[in-house]
Amino acid sequence: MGTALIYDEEMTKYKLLWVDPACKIEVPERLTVSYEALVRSGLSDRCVSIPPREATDAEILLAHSEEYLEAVKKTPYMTLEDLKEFTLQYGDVYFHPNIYHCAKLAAGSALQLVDSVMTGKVRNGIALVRPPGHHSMRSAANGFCVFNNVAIAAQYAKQKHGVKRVLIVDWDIHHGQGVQYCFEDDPSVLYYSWHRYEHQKFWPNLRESDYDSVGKGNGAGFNVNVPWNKVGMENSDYLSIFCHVLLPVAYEFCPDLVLVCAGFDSAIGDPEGEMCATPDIFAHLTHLLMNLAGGKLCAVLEGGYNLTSLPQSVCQTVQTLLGDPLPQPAGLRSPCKSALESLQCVRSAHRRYWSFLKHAANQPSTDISTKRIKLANEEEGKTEMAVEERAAEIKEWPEPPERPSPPVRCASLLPEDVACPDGLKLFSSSKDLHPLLASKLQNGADDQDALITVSRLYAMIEKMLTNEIGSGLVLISDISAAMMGALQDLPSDLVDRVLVVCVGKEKDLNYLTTDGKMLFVQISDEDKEKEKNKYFIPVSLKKGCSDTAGFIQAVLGLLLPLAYEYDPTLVLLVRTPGSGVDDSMWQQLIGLLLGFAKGHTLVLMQTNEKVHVGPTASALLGRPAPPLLELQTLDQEDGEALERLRERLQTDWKMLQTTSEGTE
Ligand code: X5A
Ligand code: ZN
Repeated sequence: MGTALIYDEEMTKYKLLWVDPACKIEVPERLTVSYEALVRSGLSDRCVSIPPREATDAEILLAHSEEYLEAVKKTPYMTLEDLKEFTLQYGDVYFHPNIYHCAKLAAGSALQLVDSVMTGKVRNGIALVRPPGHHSMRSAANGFCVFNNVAIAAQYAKQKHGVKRVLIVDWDIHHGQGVQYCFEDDPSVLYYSWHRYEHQKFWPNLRESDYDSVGKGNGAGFNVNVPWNKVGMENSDYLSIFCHVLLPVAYEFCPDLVLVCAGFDSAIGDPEGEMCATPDIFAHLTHLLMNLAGGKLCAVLEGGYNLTSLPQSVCQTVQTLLGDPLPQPAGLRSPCKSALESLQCVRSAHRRYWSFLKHAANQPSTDISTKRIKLANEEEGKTEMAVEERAAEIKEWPEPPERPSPPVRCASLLPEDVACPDGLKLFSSSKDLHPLLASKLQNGADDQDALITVSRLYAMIEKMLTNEIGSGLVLISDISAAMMGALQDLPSDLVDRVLVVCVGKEKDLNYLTTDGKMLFVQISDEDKEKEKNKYFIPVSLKKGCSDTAGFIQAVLGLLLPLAYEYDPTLVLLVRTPGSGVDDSMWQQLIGLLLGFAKGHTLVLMQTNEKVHVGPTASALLGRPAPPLLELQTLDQEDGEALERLRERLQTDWKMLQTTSEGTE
């Protein structure tokens, strides 16, 4: 199950033929530098190369009017003067004698990608195309776009492949208003877009790009707009929106297919976006979507105009689709006030449609849409000036780090009567006790067996930290003893920050330290109200881990943001016996946790949980988790308790903030 790469040089063969400052950034080199970066890094060789094809008239008509198609059909025969004239009726777009051909290939590329993923030829893929698509409307070209590649692909997936629910994630920095218009009243397509907005001062300056456009009629709730009202948004702002808005909605929506309007003008250095998120953020955005729809994800290029950050971002995306370890999301700051205002507004606007957002707070008291009206009435001058100043700043950022795959992707320590699952490698360590434990033996430790287990765990952890192994799966007879043994005075020269995720009850946890060397998050039905502190976070659900709705909300809204902020060097995932967690939920959890600590997750399970070895191994190998079915609505009290917990922890953990009140 590979990753498709769709590209054809033909799509570099049109360009702007006259002077137009609004369009001069949309150049053929956007595509060539992106493709060359994939070739140079060896990534393209690891992909399944699939040729584009031309979309047919019937396919283009899935999202466009006949009049418009007929008009565009004439452009190859127009003179330069005619083309200029034709272009004038649309906004921020240009035509060229070869653009119609390229636009058919761009849309056809998206369709080829959908076919390859839906027929199981590949798991996921990316199409590098020009012209982009998300601004084009039923009867109008717009914003460098001629045909709406992704909108056509979504309709096609429904029609040709019987897909019931399509999620479109538009991480381009512009609002894909064309996609919004196409699916506004359609509940089978959920459109999510974040975009530079600046209270409607930024192109395309539409009232309907604001957070309160939630969809119409049956489609109410299926259009999610996140306006950025300031430039300079960073990784933490993007991740915060994913954790607290997109993922809860996406998991509740439960798509059969994910399409990404993959524009990289949301990356640092882009002249259009003026944002500050680094190219490695796209590895995380991609990864966070890869366990939806059973991993069926099609990314289609939209914008991206900085010829350095664009190819870097494309490579990060492709490398993630291929399953390489994620870069560490280091140095996250807290989300900024403006981002939190937007976050709060979107959550509030959507809470009536999504049970996962039901407990979201109200809009901020100073409603940001009031600012829009106020600003619109102000004279221009000042703001324009500020924008120019910012654009003049030269942005620099380091090259994204290498992401080397360990020689052993997943190692296992299993009792003799458990067969080693395919793809895992049995871990063999020397019989000698780990040097860090030798002293204990001298002190006459009573339980030799436990000591040997811990010794082997330490050896495994060591190999993870030197990247000789990626993840690990360990089955042991007494999980409590092993966990205590491993964590009690876990030497900080072995690992400096461990995220311990405990699924289910665990009796005695007195040995846990609170000095920040470990962060302990537990999900169970126990209420440990009194014991909470910054590094010990018990999450209590009435029905414990068997409550998928509660569990996934705790994972998305608490665990993920905590983990991003903590930035562990190792993740220890402990499954206590009888935790009640269902296999697909468990696999989702593992899949998401693999995004931290460069994929170094060590899973501990008890010997009598053999039946879960298969699903666990599959998830640790990076195979997509099956979708969560039959999500019940979250228990009212649990929901409120989760909100309270998050609120209380916000002072210590900034990534848990979902409101702008009290922040600066
Ligand atoms: C696809 C895309 C941007 C158009 C900007 C026009 N279009 N000012 O990024
Ligand atoms: Zn864009």
